[in-house]
Amino acid sequence: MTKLIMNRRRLLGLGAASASSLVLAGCDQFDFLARRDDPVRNFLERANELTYAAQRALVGDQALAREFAESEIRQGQRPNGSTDPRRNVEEYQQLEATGFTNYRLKITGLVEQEQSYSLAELRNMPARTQITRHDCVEGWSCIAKWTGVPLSRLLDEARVKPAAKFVVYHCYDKLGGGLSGAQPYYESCDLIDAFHPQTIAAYGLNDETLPVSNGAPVRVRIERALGYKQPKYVHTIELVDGFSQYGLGQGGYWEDRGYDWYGGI
Ligand SMILES: Nc1nc2c(c(=O)[nH]1)N[C@H]1C(S)=C(S)[C@@H](COP(=O)(O)O)O[C@H]1N2
Ligand SMILES: [Mo]
Repeated sequence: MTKLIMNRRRLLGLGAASASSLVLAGCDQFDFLARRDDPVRNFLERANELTYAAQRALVGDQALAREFAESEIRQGQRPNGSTDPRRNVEEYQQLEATGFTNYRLKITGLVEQEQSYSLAELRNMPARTQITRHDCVEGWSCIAKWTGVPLSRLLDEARVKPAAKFVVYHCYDKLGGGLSGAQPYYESCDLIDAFHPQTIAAYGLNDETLPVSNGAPVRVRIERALGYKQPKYVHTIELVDGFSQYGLGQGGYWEDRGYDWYGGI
């Protein structure tokens, strides 16, 4: 309990002061920030007052997504959404044709030191493997084994600036058509999810190299979120203080088309 009170104080001291009465109003269950629909969390985020430091202080209190046993992997990860950017994105087609040797995962934006990692560099970093369930809003689920680098490690190497509040994931693939033409897929999450221990830059799927259909060479897993919040074909991870300037401003390709930004399970 001491730790919980500490964290509550830290949260309050670190920039959410105007939310203090709400936070202290008889909240017995302290995992309230893990519940995406919680009025306190929503208030904090709407108020846009959860600073980098405050979000970091809360990471330790976060619940893990359920992990499964090998025996529960029943089929391959079903490819959905973009499944082959080679068709309409020349840059991606060329990267894939050369085995992604020229691929770089970039960490940019509100960081002290921008970073750029080759696949080999990512594979040489300490890895995390987890077997989790992917839930698509279209009504199907898949249990799969994901391997990758904890995103927290990459963010710590880049040293996130205090002004950062969200992470935007920029992807190679372009989707849709119509008047505006095909648009690049992008996604975003808060820093609580970005630093969550199960959030990884994944390059492996079910003990194999991540295939093109599931987001090669790198896709991010944010395990407490729905399928559309799992960006594939990621080339840049940008730290921002808001996402109004990206896409149509709602924080993601599908959010721009009406999906909920939290996308929590
Ligand atoms: N870059 C990119 N990421 C994406 C998508 C996409 O079309 N492009 N589709 C999303 C949706 S709706 C789902 S359900 C999952 C599908 O991932 P999978 O193909 O590995 O099953 O990826 C998500 N991430
Ligand atoms: Mo989905």
